[in-house]
Amino acid sequence: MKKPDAIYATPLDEIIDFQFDERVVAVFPDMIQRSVPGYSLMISTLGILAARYAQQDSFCYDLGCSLGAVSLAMRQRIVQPGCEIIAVDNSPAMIERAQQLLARAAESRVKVSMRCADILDVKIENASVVVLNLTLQFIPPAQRLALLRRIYAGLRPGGLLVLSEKIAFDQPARQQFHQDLHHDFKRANGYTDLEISQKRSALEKVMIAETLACHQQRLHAAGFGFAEVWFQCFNFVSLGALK
Ligand code: GEK
Repeated sequence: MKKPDAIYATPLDEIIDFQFDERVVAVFPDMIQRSVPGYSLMISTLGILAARYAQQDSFCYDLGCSLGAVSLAMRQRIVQPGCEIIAVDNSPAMIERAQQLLARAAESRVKVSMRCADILDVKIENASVVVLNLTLQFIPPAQRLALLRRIYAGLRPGGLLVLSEKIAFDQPARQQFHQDLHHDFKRANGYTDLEISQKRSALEKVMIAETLACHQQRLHAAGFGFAEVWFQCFNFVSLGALK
C-alpha cells in the first residue's frame, strides 16, 4: 500500500523550496504516479529501450534514480551478459530507501550498484545506456550542457541516452493547453487546487523546465546526432538520443 502524498494539502505559512527529504521519500511512489502523466508506461518502456541498447560488459546508468524504478525496469529486461546498472542519487534518504527496495526485489543476473552522489561528479564510463528520467530539470541550466557532454563522452558508439523532462512551450496558447491538462490530470488523481499551487511554488526555483527545441539543440551540441521523441503526454516528454 503506497503512503498517500498530503505534503501540500494544508495551507502553509511559508513555502520552502522543494527537497527530496524523508517526508518526500515516504510518499514518493504515490506523488510521482499522481503527478507525472504516463509515469508507469515510461518506466516499463524504459526497460524495453535498455534491453535493445544495452551492450555486453558495459555499464547502464540511472542518474537521479530516486527509489530505483528505472534501474529495476532495466534489470528485469536486460539480457546481455556482463551488464551492471549504476544508480545515482544525491538524496541520502532516497538512496537508503532505494537500497531497501532493491534488496526486496526478485533475483536477477544483472547487478545494481547504488551510490549517493551528485550526478555532476559521477564518472560516466564504458556506458551503453544512460537514463536521465525527470532529473535534468533539477540541474541548474548553466550546467546541463557540460553534463550531457560528459555523458556523450562516456557512452560507447551505438549507446543510448534517455532524457525525460517536463517541458515548457514558447507559444502561450500551447503552454496553457498542456499546463491546463496537466493540472486536470492532477485533479483527477485527487490533488486539490491548493496542493497544485503550493507544490508549484515549492518547485519554482528548483525545477526549471525548458522547451523541447532547447533540449534537442543541447543534445546536438553535446554530440548526439540523433535525438527522437519516443513518448509525450501533455508537458512530459522523453527522448532517445544515440551516439
Ligand atoms: C524515477 N528517475 O523514478 N545528483 C543526483 N541526484 C539528483 C541531483 C543531482 N545533482 N539533482 C536531483 N537529483 C526517477 C525520478 S526525481 C523526479 C527522478 C521528480 C535527484 C533527486 O534527489 C530526485 O530523487 C531525482 O533526482 C528527481 O524515474 O521527482 O520529479
